[in-house]
Amino acid sequence: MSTVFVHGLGYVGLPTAAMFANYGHDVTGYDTDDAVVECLRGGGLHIEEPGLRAFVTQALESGKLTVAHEVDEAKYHVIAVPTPYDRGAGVPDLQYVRAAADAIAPHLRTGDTVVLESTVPPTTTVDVLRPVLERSGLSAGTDFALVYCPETVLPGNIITELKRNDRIVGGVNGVSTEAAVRLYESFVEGEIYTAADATTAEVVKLTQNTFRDVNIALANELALVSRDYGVDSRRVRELANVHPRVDVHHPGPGVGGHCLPVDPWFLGYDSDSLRLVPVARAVNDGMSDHVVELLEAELGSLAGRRIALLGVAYKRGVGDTRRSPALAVAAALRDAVEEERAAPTDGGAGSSGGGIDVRLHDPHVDDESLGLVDFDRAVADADAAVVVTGHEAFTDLDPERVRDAMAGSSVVDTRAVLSVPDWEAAGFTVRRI
Ligand code: SAJ
Repeated sequence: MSTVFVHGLGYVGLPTAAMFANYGHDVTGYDTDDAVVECLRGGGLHIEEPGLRAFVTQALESGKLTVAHEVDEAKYHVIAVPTPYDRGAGVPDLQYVRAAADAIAPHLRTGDTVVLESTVPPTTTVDVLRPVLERSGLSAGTDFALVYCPETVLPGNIITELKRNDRIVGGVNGVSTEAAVRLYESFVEGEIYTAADATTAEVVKLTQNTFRDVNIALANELALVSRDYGVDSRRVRELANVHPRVDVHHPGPGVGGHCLPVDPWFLGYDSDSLRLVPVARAVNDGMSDHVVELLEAELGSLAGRRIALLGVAYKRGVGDTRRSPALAVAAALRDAVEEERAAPTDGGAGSSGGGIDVRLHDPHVDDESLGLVDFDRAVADADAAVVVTGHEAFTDLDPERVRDAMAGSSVVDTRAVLSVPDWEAAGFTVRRI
């Protein structure tokens, strides 16, 4: 078994490092954040993901996985660092990819393989990674293998998908591709497909997430159209999907996470051909305003209202709040009240009514900076509750208990996880997207 060095111990890097270790490789995991290294060394875990604690513990206790503050030599270097996108500036931030390459270059030896797994704009492997690594004096494709092999794991099901999903491998040449295939074969149970080159594999990855984002936009738009015709969008979806070649996705309060809202922009980074994709992004981003409209339809003015937002994670069963629809809904609610106050009233000036009290609650999220409150505080005397994330804890809520705690009787269920008959029987008005 080979030595594998994993750069970046986040949602992808940490399970990947543990996977290689649990399949017999000698693995070193490295993170530039000392707190992450110390946390793991102390037996902690900085990520909420089902099954990950036991999986990482197994790797550490077997001695096959160690966690390091320093980069070192290894037969394989796997890069799984973040690639944020600055939408304002319209540029992908590749500083962590460059830093990983910088750190690897002095330790690169003839015969090594460098694999990039992070999601990146097309041509990053050859235009950004390759020149930095070649500062070692070695040439990609001849002296060392250089490959793009995108991760495809779904947060909430990472360990299973890491093992079972098919993989795409695209190297700068055939020798590179083969080197990476040999590495991933050691644990991947799915097919390993080879792409003609690294750029093809990069475009494939972005295509997968863009496909999903655009399809969710279609589901969201169909939900709005269904409402205009007074028909139940969920039933429309179910019946449309009986067709063997139709698979309408689920509408919701928007698209969050670190992948779907970002990757479509990566796809168009150096292409002038994107037309549909930006529109789909705008449809998905606009869903937070639609949630506000549903609340206004129930409550009229939002000024001075107390609103419980249930669910701050970007999707069910995870604790990740990156680009979460809940944060967009909270901001849209505050904006709506600002607009109300600025709008001229009969007397001429804007209204002086109160602001809005938005209470955020999520049993999966542990982030003090968000000012989360417990469930009882979120719903106490609330005028309305909005289910933004479809966590199981909300599906299991007792509507009578919630009714007794709240002042109002309005619920917006953006994920369609509540039993409408039960909530209506308890006296609630339930609105869905
Ligand atoms: N969502 C909807 N309606 C749907 C499906 C999802 O509104 O029908 C929303 C979710 O609630 C969430 C967002 O979309 O806010 C994204 O969730 P997701 O489960 O679709 O995807 P991610 O971001 O957790 O993971 C995606 C996956 N990509 C695909 O399914 C094509 C995963 O396989 C990738 O590995 C991951 O991105 C990544 O890291 O790129």
